[in-house]
Amino acid sequence: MTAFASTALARRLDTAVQLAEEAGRLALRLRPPPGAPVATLKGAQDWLTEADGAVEEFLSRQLAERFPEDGFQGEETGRARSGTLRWVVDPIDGTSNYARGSARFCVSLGLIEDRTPLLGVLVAPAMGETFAARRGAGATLNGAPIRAAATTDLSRAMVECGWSPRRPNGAYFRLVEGVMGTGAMLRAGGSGALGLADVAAGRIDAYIELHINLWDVAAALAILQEAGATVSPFLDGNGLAEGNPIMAAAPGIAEGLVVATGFPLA
Ligand code: LIP
Repeated sequence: MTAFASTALARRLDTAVQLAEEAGRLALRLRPPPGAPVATLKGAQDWLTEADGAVEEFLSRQLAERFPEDGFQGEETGRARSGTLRWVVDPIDGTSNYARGSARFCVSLGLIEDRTPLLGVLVAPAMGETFAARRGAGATLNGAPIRAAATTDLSRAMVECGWSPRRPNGAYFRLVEGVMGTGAMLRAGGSGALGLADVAAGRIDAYIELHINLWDVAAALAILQEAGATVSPFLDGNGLAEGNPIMAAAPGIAEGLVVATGFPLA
């Protein structure tokens, strides 16, 4: 259990929502028009836009002013400060969507203490959506409480399988085959953070990815936990530094998905 008083965390959540929404407006102003990607490649299918740097810089500066004692870690600029609490930022999650003018992207701002997610805020400005959660205080979408779905039958489920070039395509095909073998409907939306948030909101029944980084999930972990989803132990092992596989699911189908995919849930 965290040593931080709930009032200190509630104050941080209010600030995080306000800053992430402002960061979202900045990202919207910089969003490229629809068409071929306006971005540079960091690696195969790994995009970097002007907004990634600008949003991360904005959040780093604002958080340092308001909470100078807190640590910071950002995906893009390598900015890092240490502290008992650590803000973890993905300035634009779903960059491949964003770079071509799509609406499916978000600003992700999480707060962790060691291996415990304390707060999460995801702002999808082009969709007008703000997900937020504080440990022990529930999860919300635009202020209304959210819960993971009550689905128990995989043949009626919808499952997102996130893809990245960090794992071999063959492993992804096997994952997809396992999921589709259950009769579940498949989708892939290009933003791991928003896929996970959709599980928390009951819009889909599970999100699975063979490798994902801390900044992609730091906010979503708090949101999923508060929404009652079943989540694999992402922060175990080297998850903090090197990322891990992730599965987040409606509790009623989690075990069936583990059996069908061989995914390590615990
Ligand atoms: C990416 C995602 C994508 C996921 C990748 C990656 P980025 O983050 O959200 O959906 O599959 O693992 O991390 O590059 O958009 O911040």
